[in-house]
Amino acid sequence: MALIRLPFILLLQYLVTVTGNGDSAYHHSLQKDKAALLEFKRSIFDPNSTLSNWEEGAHVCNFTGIRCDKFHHRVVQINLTGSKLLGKISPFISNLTRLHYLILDENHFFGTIPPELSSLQHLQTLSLMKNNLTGPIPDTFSLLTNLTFFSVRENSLTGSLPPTFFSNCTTLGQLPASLTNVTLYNLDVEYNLLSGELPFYLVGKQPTLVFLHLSYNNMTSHDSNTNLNTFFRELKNCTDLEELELAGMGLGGTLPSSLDHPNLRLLDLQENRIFGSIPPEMGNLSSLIMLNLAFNLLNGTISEEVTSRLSRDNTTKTTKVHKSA
Ligand SMILES: *[C@@H]1O[C@H](CO)[C@@H](O)[C@H](O)[C@H]1NC(C)=O
Ligand SMILES: *[C@@H]1O[C@H](CO)[C@@H](O)[C@H](O)[C@H]1NC(C)=O
Ligand SMILES: *[C@@H]1O[C@H](CO)[C@@H](O)[C@H](O)[C@H]1NC(C)=O
Ligand SMILES: *[C@@H]1O[C@H](CO)[C@@H](O)[C@H](O)[C@H]1NC(C)=O
Ligand SMILES: *[C@@H]1O[C@H](CO)[C@@H](O)[C@H](O)[C@H]1NC(C)=O
Ligand SMILES: *[C@@H]1O[C@H](CO)[C@@H](O)[C@H](O)[C@H]1NC(C)=O
Ligand SMILES: *[C@@H]1O[C@H](CO)[C@@H](O)[C@H](O)[C@H]1NC(C)=O
Ligand SMILES: *[C@@H]1O[C@H](CO)[C@@H](O)[C@H](O)[C@H]1NC(C)=O
Ligand SMILES: *[C@@H]1O[C@H](CO)[C@@H](O)[C@H](O)[C@H]1NC(C)=O
Ligand SMILES: *[C@@H]1O[C@H](CO)[C@@H](O)[C@H](O)[C@H]1NC(C)=O
Ligand SMILES: *[C@@H]1O[C@H](CO)[C@@H](O)[C@H](O)[C@H]1NC(C)=O
Ligand SMILES: CC(=O)N[C@H]1CO[C@H](CO)[C@@H](O)[C@@H]1O
Repeated sequence: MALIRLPFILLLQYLVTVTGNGDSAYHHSLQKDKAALLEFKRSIFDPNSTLSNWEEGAHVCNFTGIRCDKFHHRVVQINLTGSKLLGKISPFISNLTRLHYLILDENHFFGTIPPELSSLQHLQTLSLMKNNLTGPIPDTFSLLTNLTFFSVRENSLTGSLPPTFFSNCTTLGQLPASLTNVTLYNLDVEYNLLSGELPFYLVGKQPTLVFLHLSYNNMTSHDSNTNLNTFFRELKNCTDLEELELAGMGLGGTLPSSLDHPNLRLLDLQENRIFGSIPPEMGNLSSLIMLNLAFNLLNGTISEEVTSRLSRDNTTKTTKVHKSA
C-alpha cells in the first residue's frame, strides 16, 4: 500500500507547492510595490499630508492616489495631481513594474527625471507637467514602447528630444510593423528649455500623433534654422494630427506650400522667424479653426481662400502679418 500511495502524496504536495507559490508570488510583488512607494514617499516633503495613509500597516491599494488592478495583485496607477509635493522623483518608482499611469502633475518635483523609469514596460501615460524638473528627457525612454501620452510641459528641462525617442528601431533599418502600432498620440514638451532641431525623425515614425506641442523651447529648423520643409514633409505621415504648436522658438524658414492634415484644428506658429508668403493652400485645411502666424517675418497678404476658411471662428488670429513695402 505504501508503495502505491506514495506518488499520490507526492502529486498532492506538488499541487500545494505550486498553488502556494502563485499566491505568495503576487503577495511578494505587491509588497515590493508598497516598499517602492514608501521609498518614494521618503524622498518628498508633503506639507498637506496627502500621503498620511501611506503607511507600513495599511493596504497599499488603499493608499491615496494609488490604484491596483482588479485582483489587487499589483499597483497600476499613481495619480498625485496637485498635491503640493516637494522633492525628487525617487528611482524606486521603477520597481512598480506593472504601472500603466504615472501622473505627478502640478507639484513641486525638482531634480532630473530618473532614467530608471524606462523599465516601466507597461507605462501608457507619463505626465509630469507643471513641476520644476531639470536635465534631459532620458534617452532610454525609447524603451517605453507602450506610451501613448507623454507630457512634461512647464518644467525646466534641457537637452534635445532624444533621436530614438519612442522609436527604437534605428538598428532595424526599417520600421517594424509592431512599431507602426505604437500609438503615441500626445507629445507635449512645451515651456521648457529644450534645444536641438525640430524632431522630424520622430514625427515621421509616429503617424498616430494627434497633439504635438513643442512651443516655447529653444529648437531650430533644419539647415541651421533656415528650412522648415524637412519637418513638415515628415509630418505628413501624421494624418490624424489635430493640434500643432511650434510657437515662440524663432524658427526660420518658409511655410510649406502644401499642408495636408484633414483633422488639423489648431496651428500655432507665432513668434518665429518664418518669412515669405502665406500659401493659399493653407485654405485647404478643412478642419482648421485656429491659425496663429503673429510675430513672424511674413510678407504679402492672406489670400481669400485662407481668410474665408478661418472667418467662421472669431478666435482665429492671423494678425500682425508684416507687409513689406
Ligand atoms: C490642503 O489641506 C487643507 C486643509 O487640510 C485643505 O483644505 C486643502 O484642500 C488641501 N489642499 C490640497 C491641494 O489637498
Ligand atoms: C481599504 O480601506 C477601507 C476603509 O477605508 C477598508 O474597509 C478596506 O478593507 C481597505 N481595504 C484593504 C484591502 O485593506
Ligand atoms: C488624476 O487626478 C486628477 C485630480 O484628482 C483628476 O482630475 C484626473 O482626472 C486624474 N487623471 C486620471 C487619468 O485619472
Ligand atoms: C520652481 O523653483 C523656483 C525656485 O526654486 C520656485 O520659485 C518656483 O515656485 C518653483 N515652481 C514650482 C512649480 O515648484
Ligand atoms: C502594450 O500594449 C498592447 C496593446 O494594448 C498590449 O497587448 C501589450 O501587452 C502591452 N505591453 C506591455 C508590456 O504592457
Ligand atoms: C533598443 O532596444 C534594444 C533591445 O530591444 C536595446 O538593447 C537598446 O538599448 C535600445 N536602444 C535604445 C537607444 O534605447
Ligand atoms: C497592429 O495593428 C494591426 C491593425 O490595427 C493589427 O492587425 C496587428 O495585430 C497589430 N500588431 C501588433 C503587434 O499589435
Ligand atoms: C512616412 O510614410 C511614407 C509612406 O507611408 C513612408 O514611405 C515613409 O517611410 C514614412 N516616413 C517615415 C520616417 O517613416
Ligand atoms: C538656444 O540654442 C542656441 C543654439 O541653438 C544656444 O546658443 C543658446 O544658448 C540656447 N539658449 C538657451 C536659453 O538654451
Ligand atoms: C516677400 O519676401 C520675399 C523675400 O523674402 C520676396 O522675394 C517676395 O517678393 C516678397 N513678396 C511680397 C509680396 O512682398
Ligand atoms: C466670439 O464669439 C462668441 C460666440 O460666438 C462670443 O461669445 C465671443 O464674445 C466672441 N469673442 C470675440 C473676441 O469676439
Ligand atoms: C527589486 C528591485 O528592482 N529593486 C530596485 C528598486 O529600485 C532601486 C532604485 O532604482 C534599485 O536600486 C533596486 O535595485
